[in-house]
Amino acid sequence: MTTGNSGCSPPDYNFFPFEKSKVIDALGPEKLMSYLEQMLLIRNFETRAEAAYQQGHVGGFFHSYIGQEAIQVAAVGVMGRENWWVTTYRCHALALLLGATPNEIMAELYGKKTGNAMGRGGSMHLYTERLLGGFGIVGGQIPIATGAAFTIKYNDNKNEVAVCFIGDGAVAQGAFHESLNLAALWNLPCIYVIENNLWGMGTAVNRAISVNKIAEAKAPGYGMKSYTFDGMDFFSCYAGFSHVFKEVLETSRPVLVEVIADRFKGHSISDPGLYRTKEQLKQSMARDPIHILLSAMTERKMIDEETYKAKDKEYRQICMDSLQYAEESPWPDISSLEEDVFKSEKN
Ligand SMILES: Cc1ncc(C[n+]2csc(CCOP(=O)(O)OP(=O)(O)O)c2C)c(N)n1
Repeated sequence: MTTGNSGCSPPDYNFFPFEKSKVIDALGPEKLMSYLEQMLLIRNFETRAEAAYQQGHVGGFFHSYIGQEAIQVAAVGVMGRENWWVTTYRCHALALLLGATPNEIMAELYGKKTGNAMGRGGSMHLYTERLLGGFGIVGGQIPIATGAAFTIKYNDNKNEVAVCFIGDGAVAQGAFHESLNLAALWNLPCIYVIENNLWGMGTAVNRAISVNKIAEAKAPGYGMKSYTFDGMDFFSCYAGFSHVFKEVLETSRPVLVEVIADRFKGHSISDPGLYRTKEQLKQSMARDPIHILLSAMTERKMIDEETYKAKDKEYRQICMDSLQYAEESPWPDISSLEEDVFKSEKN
């Protein structure tokens, strides 16, 4: 099965098999509606935040998750917040899903005192109780996830896993291979998820990584199992993560997952994406993850157009309100700049 992915000629992926109607029946209308709402929250947040960046309110880097929403919505939907999570700099969505509010994230993007990291981290460094960070260093989060999985194992906690999202560009990093080796050697309950959007900045994945079907090719080298999901299709991700989560809890063995996706925006806000044609992008956007979930729900009469528009408007308003919150929030006091660099007695 191929996807509409625009990065390069994708191979025929061996997607994890699942029956869509069974997933729909098992989840039911209420849960599906809540997943649709989560995707709408992420989409609206990214859209408003990007506009704020273009108006000069946000500094530093900014990487949009638009186009990839189904992946992390499904992952958190399946596993719940009570695990340990790390991701890349493309971290707004995961922070929202793990409980950070639109207000605190927007304020962080604005560099304000009320921000998620008190205005010191910006777009790439968001945290929640269970999100150990978005990371600006490509691959920097992989050993952190491995360490979290080690802690889970060390404490003999059989109900939790560590989940590590990485980009395809991180697969060539040493940290990836060292982590997978140790996780496999020590039987650590870690789910490594490569979000393969077929581009590392402007470099097509087949010009950077020596193999196609990355997870299938790399996992056997570490005695690990691998799975591949269609990242544009919420149901593929949900079915796949459900299987993988159960397996890792049962076996305490690490797993390598590859999710084939596409980002609808440039690598970061300053990337006009000239390396792909408008036609390629249009082809990818025809498989918008929100529309795929919405049309499944519409077919089953779980939602009508009016309700969808009302939901979209509701989340747009929440994100508009977060802009105002960020705008009106105070700047951090310059005297606090060096606080929390090192652990102190009081924290
Ligand atoms: C160690 C390191 N090298 C290079 C960079 C510069 N850089 C930032 S993002 C990026 C591309 C990463 O692409 P990928 O892992 O596929 O993730 P995506 O942005 O597609 O989600 C690079 C090379 C970096 N941040 N860290």
